[in-house]
Amino acid sequence: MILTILTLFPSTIEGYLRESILRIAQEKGLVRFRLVNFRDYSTDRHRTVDDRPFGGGPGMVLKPEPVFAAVEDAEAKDGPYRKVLLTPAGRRFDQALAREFSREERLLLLCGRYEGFDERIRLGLRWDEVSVGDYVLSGGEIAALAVAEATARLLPGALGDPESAEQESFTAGLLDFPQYTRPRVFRGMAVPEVLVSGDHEAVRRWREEAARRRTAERRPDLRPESDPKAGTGG
Ligand code: 9D3
Repeated sequence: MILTILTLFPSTIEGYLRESILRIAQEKGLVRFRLVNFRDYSTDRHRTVDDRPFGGGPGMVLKPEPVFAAVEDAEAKDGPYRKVLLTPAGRRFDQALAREFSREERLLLLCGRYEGFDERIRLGLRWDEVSVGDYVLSGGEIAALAVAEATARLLPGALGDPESAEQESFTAGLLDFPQYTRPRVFRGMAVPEVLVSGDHEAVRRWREEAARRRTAERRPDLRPESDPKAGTGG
């Protein structure tokens, strides 16, 4: 997969891509990240990317020309992209959409800044408009990293153990069961007896039950994929 990120602040993203699962995925050749500063596609003397809104009002709006030029250049070089506009007005990003994105050959993420995008950016290119949740960020960069990481780790081979991807509780539509490591007793809190019993079937049942109880208590909106009455469950 080629994952291109259009941003005015590539350095905010760069460091993170060199760490963790994203670095591993790149080293394995599963994904190539391209960071593009679309200011480089501005043609005026001051390399302008934003301007005042017609009709008045506070703040600045991203101009269409540099964004179109950057997108068109990427597609001329690489071929057509699945294009994602990161915006608080978008569809909520979730595991199901991450899985969908992970099946794309080319994915482009556009990060906004300022008050928003000129509407012709939305209208003139085919976008999936995506938000990462109902809180206000200052731009799309952190959202782009969330989308990039959730997507890249689903590429076949990105996670060392294919079972770990399979068993991930979110994929199953459940929260994690409680985990313990040594010591057996810490500040008076003991590890549940079943986990040290050596009875693997009992451990499996305990974990399943604990995950179900936790999910019902905390996230009743999450439903296992296997439940036909449920949503996608991720
Ligand atoms: C002050 C302007 N806001 C009026 C409600 C709109 C606004 C525009 C741009 C608010 C935030 C932003 C910057 N955020 C993003 O670019 C963004 C975002 C987010 O803020 N929350 C959740 N997901 C996303 S994806 C991109």
